[in-house]
Amino acid sequence: MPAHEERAKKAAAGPQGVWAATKLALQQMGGARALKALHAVNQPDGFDCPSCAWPDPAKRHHAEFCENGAKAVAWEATRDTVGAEFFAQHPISNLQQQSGHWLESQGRLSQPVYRAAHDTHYRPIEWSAAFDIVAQRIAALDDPNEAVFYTSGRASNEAAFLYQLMARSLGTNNLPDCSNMCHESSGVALTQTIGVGKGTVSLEDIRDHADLIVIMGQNPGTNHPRMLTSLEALKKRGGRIVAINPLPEAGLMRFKNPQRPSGVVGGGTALSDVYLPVRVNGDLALLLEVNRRLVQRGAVDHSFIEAFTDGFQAAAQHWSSVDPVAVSGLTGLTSEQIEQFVDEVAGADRVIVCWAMGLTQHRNSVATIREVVNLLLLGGNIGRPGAGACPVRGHSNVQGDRTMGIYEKPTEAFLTRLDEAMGITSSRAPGLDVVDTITAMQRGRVGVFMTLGGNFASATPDTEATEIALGQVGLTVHVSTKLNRSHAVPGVESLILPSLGRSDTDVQAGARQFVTVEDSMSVVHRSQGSLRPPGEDVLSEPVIVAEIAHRLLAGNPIDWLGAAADYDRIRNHIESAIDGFDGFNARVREPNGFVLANPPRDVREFPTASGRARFTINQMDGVAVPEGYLLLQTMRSHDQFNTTVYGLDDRYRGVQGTRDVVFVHPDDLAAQNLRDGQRLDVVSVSSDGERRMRGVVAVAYPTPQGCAAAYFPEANVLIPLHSTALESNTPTSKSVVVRLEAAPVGRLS
Ligand SMILES: Nc1nc2c(c(=O)[nH]1)N[C@H]1C(S)=C(S)[C@@H](COP(=O)(O)OP(=O)(O)OC[C@H]3O[C@@H](n4cnc5c(=O)[nH]c(N)nc54)[C@H](O)[C@@H]3O)O[C@H]1N2
Ligand SMILES: Nc1nc2c(c(=O)[nH]1)N[C@H]1C(S)=C(S)[C@@H](COP(=O)(O)OP(=O)(O)OC[C@H]3O[C@@H](n4cnc5c(=O)[nH]c(N)nc54)[C@H](O)[C@@H]3O)O[C@H]1N2
Ligand SMILES: [Mo]
Repeated sequence: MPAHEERAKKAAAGPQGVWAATKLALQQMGGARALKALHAVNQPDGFDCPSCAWPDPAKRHHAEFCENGAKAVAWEATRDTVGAEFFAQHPISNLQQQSGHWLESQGRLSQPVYRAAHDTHYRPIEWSAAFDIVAQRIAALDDPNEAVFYTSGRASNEAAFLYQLMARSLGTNNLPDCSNMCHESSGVALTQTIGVGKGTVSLEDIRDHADLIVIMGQNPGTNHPRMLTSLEALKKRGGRIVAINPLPEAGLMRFKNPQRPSGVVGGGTALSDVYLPVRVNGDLALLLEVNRRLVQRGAVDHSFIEAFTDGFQAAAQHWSSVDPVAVSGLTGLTSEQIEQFVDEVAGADRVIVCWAMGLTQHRNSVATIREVVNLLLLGGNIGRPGAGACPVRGHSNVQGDRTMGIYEKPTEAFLTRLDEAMGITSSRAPGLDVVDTITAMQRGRVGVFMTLGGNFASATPDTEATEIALGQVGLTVHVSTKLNRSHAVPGVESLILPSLGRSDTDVQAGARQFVTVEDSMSVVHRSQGSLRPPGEDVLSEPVIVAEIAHRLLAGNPIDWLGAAADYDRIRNHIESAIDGFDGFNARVREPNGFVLANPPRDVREFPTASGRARFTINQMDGVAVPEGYLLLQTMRSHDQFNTTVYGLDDRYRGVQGTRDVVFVHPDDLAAQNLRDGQRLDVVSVSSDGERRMRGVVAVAYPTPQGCAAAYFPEANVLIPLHSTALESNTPTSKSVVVRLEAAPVGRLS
């Protein structure tokens, strides 16, 4: 094993990335299909990459995708299929023994299957019988709120719109989604402060205009690799980057652009000018201190503050009382390091802050993101070119799904318009989010649980408790492309309904259909698959939803089947029911789609109660970590998409052949007489007891002392269900208090 300083790679992308992706594409798809698929990704007439939500440039490169996007496409477009024979050979008890990687590796789901109560197997079922079961079981519930409809962020706008319309027509707002575990804290904080829960920048702002990009709690080299191209462009014109992350991630340090020969052979472009190895959850303290110093220096835009904001005086007062000793304890940074950050902000006219899960999955996440907004407001950095807030979204259509109404707490304005347009009467009672859904399952209050994509069992916290909870549900219904852990822990009855993916050709009533998606920067555009689907028996998501709704909601004014036969009709409904979609069908046929309005970004209008952007007062706090314990974050490797594990290597962090690792500072290992490479148990402690992850290999790594890191989803066994962020109820996946225990000698783990 190399010493920890050498373990992490110093630059992202480059030729190894191209090779890793090509190999997987050829294995899964074969030559011709691979070529066809990769040629169509992110092209105006092709399909939207099913990986991340980073936007496409207006002028597309002939290969507008990255290593990890190519992996995601290859994974979906595999020629292997899972059908009747597979389910006959593998009882559910056998599926439970398999890893998530194995389950997904079996191929694309190719026919609907049903597990009857107490049956040992899933067995093939006709589509119409499957739809009848779902409709009958929902109709038999005492209360529509005993049905829950989960969505993962890959669902198209069209599928998502119909799905929420079905739930609301039924009378429930039980529409939890992956956002509840992802950028919920960003949405809450941005809505409170600037009145709109979305980011305020465009790709051009980053590439062409910004002077400084601050990247907090985000690992773009792995999770948004195409962002590196924009960062490279920023650097080339003299822009600067500050990276704030407990780990020196390769993609924050250097970038070798694989789309240019110099990137393949040369040393690449240096990215971060300042790198601050903040302690896990130290960002709120850091931002409070930075804002204190900015005000003290007078590096603020008084005319903006005067014209567009309120609450500045009170916030300034609050910053003046920030305690530098507490800051140093919580951040692990020296005063000089923090001063470098302040110098960068003070010296830049146009500042953008990008962030992702490193900020959103802590108890104090909403406060932290409000403090990001404070920093931006101080410099007048909202609503002008090259400046703004950039929550970098995860799933490729997670933002669009929210726009379509996948939200358990819809606003009155949203429901009023929806009801009027669609002739329904939606419930005004808030629905269940992800964590509340699991609690309701535990109490036996969920009769039917349907999922539109995703892997609820593995993505959620407290794996053991969640799996038991899923078993309490009367009927689980999973609309999925691939087999995953959620299918192995069924409700009393269970259905797996195979759906088309992004890359598949979708023909309805003899005509080829396209769907639409919204990227991280509010651009709505088309996505049209072009590959042969995995079988005749695989239906599109809009069709599956419409068939169920049609059976369930007989007296309802909506022509469900008609809408699913021609997606233009769904888009017409969207136009009539959702703000910002006038002329939807025409505008989305433009090559690059269209950008949704965003008043703070476009015209510096802030739809808050006061009509002004709000400075907020956020109390400095942190997680109490007892002596001998560490604060563990859970994160993604370079070889996965969320719960989908492509392989067991994490090239950039120098880990090979395993995911059961815990990254720890060498001095923390030494202090506990533990060694690099040793097998350990990681034990989390919380008010309701201990949770244990067994047989994990210690990796000495440059993370700040007192901190640790492990991979999601494996480490979800450690996260208590009740540990969530204030105001957003997001599981605290990046703040888990743990201790390390040497594994007993001789134990098989
Ligand atoms: N290839 C690939 N692409 C993806 C995904 C994938 O799994 N694979 N997932 C998609 C989804 S749904 C999402 S939400 C995004 C996720 O994108 P990211 O947010 O980049 O994902 P994580 O791996 O969770 O990484 C979080 C980063 O935050 C850092 N971090 C952890 N704790 C803290 C902290 O307290 N403070 C700070 N400043 N940093 C911290 C970690 O070291 C890590 O670099 O990516 C999307 N894109
Ligand atoms: N500990 C910890 N937990 C976390 C996180 C973390 O950082 N740490 N991150 C959280 C975040 S940010 C997120 S977004 C969630 C992710 O939660 P989810 O979105 O629920 O999980 P995914 O792993 O993205 O879902 C993968 C499954 O989706 C299905 N699928 C893929 N494509 C399609 C499609 O086109 N249609 C349909 N119908 N199904 C499809 C496949 O069956 C695949 O197995 O996890 C969260 N959980
Ligand atoms: Mo996410």
